[in-house]
Amino acid sequence: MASELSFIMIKPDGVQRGLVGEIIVRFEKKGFKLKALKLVQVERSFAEKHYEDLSSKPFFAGLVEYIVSGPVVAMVWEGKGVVLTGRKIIGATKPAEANPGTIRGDYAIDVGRNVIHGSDSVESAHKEIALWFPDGVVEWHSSLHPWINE
Ligand code: DAT
Ligand code: MG
Repeated sequence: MASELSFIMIKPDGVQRGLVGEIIVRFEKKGFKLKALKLVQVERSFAEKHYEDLSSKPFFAGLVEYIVSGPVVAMVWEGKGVVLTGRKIIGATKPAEANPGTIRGDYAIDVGRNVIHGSDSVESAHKEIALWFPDGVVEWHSSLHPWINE
């Protein structure tokens, strides 16, 4: 069975605040499988493309400014239900509404500094992965697979 993929990005505040390890460990220990990872400073036009669905929102310019303000960590994670479960690990968009124990609930205060992005559907994950990793992801065998998956 082809497993589900999600695009996860640690935003510039997460990188600057030294949260990269804390964030990766949550996905890794859950049992999801890392399929791609890079540290990258993106251009404005690229950030605009990533958030194109939000281009009419009043916060769009500020959002793009934030994403280009420093390097981000772009990742692809694989596993059963990783899109929805990834969103649960991340927590609500507005950190004030994010439960403690989630990444935004534990590490963020403002919606415009909410540390991390995660795909909101399988379809947007495909689009985002194609944008961020046009050469594809890394196919590798994890010996942990049968210890995590039935
Ligand atoms: P999410 O990142 O939880 O998928 P989204 O896709 O609706 O949320 O919005 C993308 C980002 O835009 C979000 O992480 C932070 C910013 N944003 C969303 N709503 C906002 C608002 N009301 N004011 C300011 N920034 C906002
Ligand atoms: Mg979103």
